[in-house]
Amino acid sequence: MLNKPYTFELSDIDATMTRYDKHIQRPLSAMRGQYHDVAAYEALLATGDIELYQVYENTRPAAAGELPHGLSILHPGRVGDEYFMTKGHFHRVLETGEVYHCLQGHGMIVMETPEGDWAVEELTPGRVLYIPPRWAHRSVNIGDGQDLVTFYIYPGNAGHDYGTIEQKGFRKLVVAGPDGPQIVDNPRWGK
Ligand code: PAN
Ligand code: ZN
Repeated sequence: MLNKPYTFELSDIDATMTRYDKHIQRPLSAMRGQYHDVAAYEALLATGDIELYQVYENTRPAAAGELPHGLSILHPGRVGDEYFMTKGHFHRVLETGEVYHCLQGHGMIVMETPEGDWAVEELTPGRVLYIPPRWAHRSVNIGDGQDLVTFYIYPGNAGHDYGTIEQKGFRKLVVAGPDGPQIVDNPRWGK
């Protein structure tokens, strides 16, 4: 791993990063149990295991002073009335935050703490979101036919706890309502 300063290009036009050493593609099958409309999920999966999002990362050692960073590209679409979204996670070391910078598209970031606080922030190109320590986070693409592209930076010692969200979900969902995106209670939260 390079331990000298480096630069790279981040394109907000075609959502590319000219330097990365990790590439993740998450398909619909990785989201089993997360969408509230199970029938809609199974029906969509039956038509094919489509890609929901990709992540390009410059990985760094798992040390507190390091800052892994990368690009998250979440495609548009819905499962029933629920928009395509990332798995979402707590950081394994809860006392670590993260910065998201939106480059493209239209999104909502759904967040909550173990103590029961929740928040939803909207992202449009140019907007930056600061996620403080303790807040689990999930990206939701509410854009019309456009990828949601965000650049992120988080501490190297953070780690990822996916299990808590896989089991409980987030307290709030973002669904398509008659007048656009709506934040609603997750009927399956904690179940
Ligand atoms: C982001 C996320 C990325 C994909 O880099 O990892 O958007 O979401 P999931 O990891 O929830 O699948 C981040 O928050 N890193 O800590
Ligand atoms: Zn994170």
